[in-house]
Amino acid sequence: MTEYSTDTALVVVDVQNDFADPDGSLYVPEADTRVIPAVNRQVSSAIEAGASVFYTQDWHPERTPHFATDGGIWPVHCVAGTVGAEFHPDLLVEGPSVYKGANGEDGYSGFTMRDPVSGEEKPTELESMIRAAGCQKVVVVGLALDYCVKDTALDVARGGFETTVLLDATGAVNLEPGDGDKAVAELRSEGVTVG
Ligand code: VGL
Ligand code: ZN
Repeated sequence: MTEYSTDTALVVVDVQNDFADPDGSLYVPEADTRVIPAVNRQVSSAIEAGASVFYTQDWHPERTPHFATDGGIWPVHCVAGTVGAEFHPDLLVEGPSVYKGANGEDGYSGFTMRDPVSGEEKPTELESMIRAAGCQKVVVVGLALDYCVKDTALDVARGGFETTVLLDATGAVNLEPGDGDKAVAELRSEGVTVG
């Protein structure tokens, strides 16, 4: 069990219907049966210990080069304002949420957004929120391990935070078999604790 304290932030990545509901367009296996209950336990422990809890939501326009329909690799998912973009109803929501991709930016991290046309990287407000809360340690959970959880955790670690990803509270899309395992290796090689 992770020990939370007031200098720790829990970041819950993209626990939205399109990823977490079996009928969602990009369902991550076990998201609803295993991942959400584990995430909720982390949220409760964090709140009890006075830690900060933040959420991200993948938040796409109807047309974006992120989607296969416009040259990308993904089925249409998490379109702003749709049910698929809402938090899964079982998720405990106990803090503010940061949207990513709202202007068609590509990239998966909750810390940075990449403009799909110019390739320019811009920060989201998440990093400043975590710093403003006085946190040095960050725990990252949610969906999906091999995309948004991985890229968020890598950016968090590069930002100088002591960074942990909890395997029981995440799951992989595995677009290619083994992507989840590769993500774990990459996280570890960049100094992220994977527990
Ligand atoms: C994600 C694929 C496409 C994620 C977002 O949240 O991990 N994966 N968009
Ligand atoms: Zn997306």
